[in-house]
Amino acid sequence: MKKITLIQKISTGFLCGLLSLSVSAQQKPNIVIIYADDLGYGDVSCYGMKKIRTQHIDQLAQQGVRFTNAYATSATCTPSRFGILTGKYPWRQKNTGIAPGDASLILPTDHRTLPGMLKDAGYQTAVIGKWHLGLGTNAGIDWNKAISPGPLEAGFTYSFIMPATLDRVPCVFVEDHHVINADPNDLIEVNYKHKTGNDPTGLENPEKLRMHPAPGQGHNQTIVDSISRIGWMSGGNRARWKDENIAGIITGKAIQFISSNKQQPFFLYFASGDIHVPRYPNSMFRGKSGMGLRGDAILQLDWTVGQIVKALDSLGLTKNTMIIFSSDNGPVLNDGYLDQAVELVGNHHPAGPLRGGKYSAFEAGAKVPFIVKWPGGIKGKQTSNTLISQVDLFASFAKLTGQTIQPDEAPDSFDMLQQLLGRSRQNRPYLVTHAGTLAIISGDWKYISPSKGAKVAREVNIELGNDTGPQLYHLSADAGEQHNVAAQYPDKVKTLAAELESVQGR
Ligand code: NG6
Ligand code: CA
Repeated sequence: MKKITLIQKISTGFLCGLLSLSVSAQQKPNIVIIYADDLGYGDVSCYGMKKIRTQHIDQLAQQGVRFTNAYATSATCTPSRFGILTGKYPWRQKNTGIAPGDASLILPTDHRTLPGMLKDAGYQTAVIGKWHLGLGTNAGIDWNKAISPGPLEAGFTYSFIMPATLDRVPCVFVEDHHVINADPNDLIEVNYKHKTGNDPTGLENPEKLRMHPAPGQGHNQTIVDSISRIGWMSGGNRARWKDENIAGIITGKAIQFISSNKQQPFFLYFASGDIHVPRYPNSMFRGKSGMGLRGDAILQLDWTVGQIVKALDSLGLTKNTMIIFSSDNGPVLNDGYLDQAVELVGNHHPAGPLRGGKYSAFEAGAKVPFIVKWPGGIKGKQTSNTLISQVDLFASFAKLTGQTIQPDEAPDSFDMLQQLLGRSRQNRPYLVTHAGTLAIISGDWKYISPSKGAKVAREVNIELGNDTGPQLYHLSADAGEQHNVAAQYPDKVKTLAAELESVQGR
């Protein structure tokens, strides 16, 4: 009798366990991060862009929480991507600056990343789009063989990537471990030190270009799809992308991933190539913004968002999917190509009211649009001025999915789940941003640590926020950082400098 009861108990418990497992597995929301590239705080209409309407991005804000005080960890691409995917400030680790095209993998493989943690929570995890976090080991990569370690070794269950940034060779897609459309009779070679093969370059054959590199900025090496890039490549002709098709291809892959995982929780880190240089959007968008290719690329980005939203809708997944839309760093006009971004910007302010831009310690470097929509979990149409960083997604998603953060992971991530859901306006106690130098924001104040770096990056015409003395800005009164009040508030400077130092020492 006793035995039967025990067996009954065990089996009922087991069944209940199974049941609750499958129910909760189904209830866990899908998570989609749509990460734009170089999109400024003022570059979409729900953040003040007047000249063109970004209707699909605006729609996310209509139905979700639009943050006005959200930051990437850094003012450039590689470090911000490292931050969002690891929950760790990139400046804690060497080699997290803008990754050269032949950099080795900089994400950890010995402990969990954000996708690795979500994988443990039962998610299928995909990266689709721009990677720019290095691939392979220090021994270099043979692009004609299995490429590893990469996204699959860093927590993703599926990957379809552009390896570096669009302006760097090799201009091919890599799916899981392999270059797509590789041809054993046309081996790919990549070199960042000297020319390889006989392909024309921007320097030698400018007549073959559809867009010219900006003088003094490089981008004049191997020509792929009539645009010269940084770095040299030869071979792989069949595998080379056409810039105007990139958005359509990666959006299609995203929709495929979503629909083949509709029965189970999924995490999609969708990293658009827009609006980074070289900007050459599809003919559907070229000439449509009235602002040249940069504006056209914003329209393409908005279309991408619309396509993903539409796919979720048609699969009945809208209610249980959290979409986060943001950017990896602030805006830049001329970032290496003469694409008329400068001439046609008119009275549009890509950074909105902020000072600086991409590369800058001023606000426009890392303060970015950030929208969270999740009909099943968020009461929509809210604006939140809560101070929050992309580095917080790790701990917040761990909370959301019932994962415990291990001692060796996500050291800088705060659980901001309630804030993400619009249920709390509690600020992060402090937040560190990183460009040439580090800055700390706490409450209304921002302190930029002294730096000997150049004041202006002349090629891109952006103020970098460097100064040999301390800078202190009272952000609530002076969002545009026009008045350095360090001399008036020496105690504040001391406190913030000490706080920054203590964060650095942690
Ligand atoms: C810079 C490139 C710029 C862009 C950037 C990376 C030069 C002169 N400029 O070094 O064109 O590629 O790196 O941008 O090479 S990011 O958004 O991926 O960080
Ligand atoms: Ca970027």
